[in-house]
Amino acid sequence: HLLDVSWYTESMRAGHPVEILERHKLQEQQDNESEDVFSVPNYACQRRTTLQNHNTVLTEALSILAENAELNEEDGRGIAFRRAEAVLKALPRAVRKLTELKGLPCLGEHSLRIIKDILEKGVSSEVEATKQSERYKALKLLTGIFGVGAKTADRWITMGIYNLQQLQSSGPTLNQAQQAGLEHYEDLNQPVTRAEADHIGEIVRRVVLCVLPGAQLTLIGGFRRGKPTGHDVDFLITHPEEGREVGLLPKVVSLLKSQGFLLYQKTTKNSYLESEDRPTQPSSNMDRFERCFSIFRLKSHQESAEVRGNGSESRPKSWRAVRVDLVVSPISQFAFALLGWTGSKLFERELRRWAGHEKAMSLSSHALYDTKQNSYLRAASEEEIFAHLDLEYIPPSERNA
Ligand code: DCT
Ligand code: MG
Repeated sequence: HLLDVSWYTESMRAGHPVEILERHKLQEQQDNESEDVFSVPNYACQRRTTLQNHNTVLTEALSILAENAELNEEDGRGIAFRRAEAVLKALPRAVRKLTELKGLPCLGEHSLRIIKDILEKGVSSEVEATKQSERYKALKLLTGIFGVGAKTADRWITMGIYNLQQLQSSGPTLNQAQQAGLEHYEDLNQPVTRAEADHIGEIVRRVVLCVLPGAQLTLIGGFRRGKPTGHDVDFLITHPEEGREVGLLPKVVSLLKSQGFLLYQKTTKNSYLESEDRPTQPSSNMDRFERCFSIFRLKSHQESAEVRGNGSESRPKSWRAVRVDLVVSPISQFAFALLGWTGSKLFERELRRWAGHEKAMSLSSHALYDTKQNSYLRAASEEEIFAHLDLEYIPPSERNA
């Protein structure tokens, strides 16, 4: 017997008469006693989410709808689906019945409807229709080009551009990043393996140490969370002596370039200044570091040196293109940068939401600010930041929300 979704969501709405809520609570208690009901905390940063997902069919469906919303720049809807997806990822086993989800946070009416369809019929017609939609397919394909965001993709679709052939023949102006993205389209849409990430790490570490002995390089992003593959490789660079990292990145980049490792790069300067940047509402937590977005030219190992040609024949290729991000942080901000760049994206968003809503603090990849004490809270490790935030420490491998 499946729960009626409208009844469920109605009871969730704020301002509902107290007695009805009480009745629902009582009913809930009785149900809880008679069957297994899941329970997870509200914020993703309070939960341990490993890579072991027992509900991939459901989370993949919600992920498609989240992605579609994001591609259409419907941010609120995107976040709602991402939160619902993350709750299901945190469950200790597969969902069998809708009633098991009764006590869970972040499952809105829409997400519950999708889950209900899949549990009952095996598929959600809305998800299937989205996957088939020409607009979704085109948005996904076009934003798959490095340097192309949802806005650009939308503009191109308005011009009748739905695929790479149409893009090439109708020829809108491409910036350098997009030109490089198009040129290496196939490579950049192949997942990067952990072995490739480690290989790039060795190359970058050698160059960084050559420029600044004593500097430290840390693999961040999805690989630090234990993911076996990623869409790029992210590194954080620092030096134990504050200030020694200044000016490091341009030297690293030019050395990598001179050794033939960079197919494309764009470096941005560090624009964060604590004294000037009052941490009211950082719109993004990652745009202020000295940072290099690059496309790396990685020599293939012998055995993986085969790429598919157009037909059935394969031609050997001795290298592949890989997206690599380098971020530099002064040691005083290192713990914040490490926490902010390890992800997942939703885990980060939830950390900031927790800090703001529950603790009256403002968290960024640079600092933590207490708005009640009007002061910055220092931290030398991720553990200290979790402690400042009154959160149980969650290691990287359990931040896969
Ligand atoms: N990040 C974030 N908010 C964003 C983008 C990124 O908090 N809008 C953080 C979290 C992850 C980290 O930066 C690196 O970003 P990605 O490489 O996009 O994420 P990833 O988890 O490493 O994913 P992938 O494995 O696909 O590279
Ligand atoms: Mg990454």
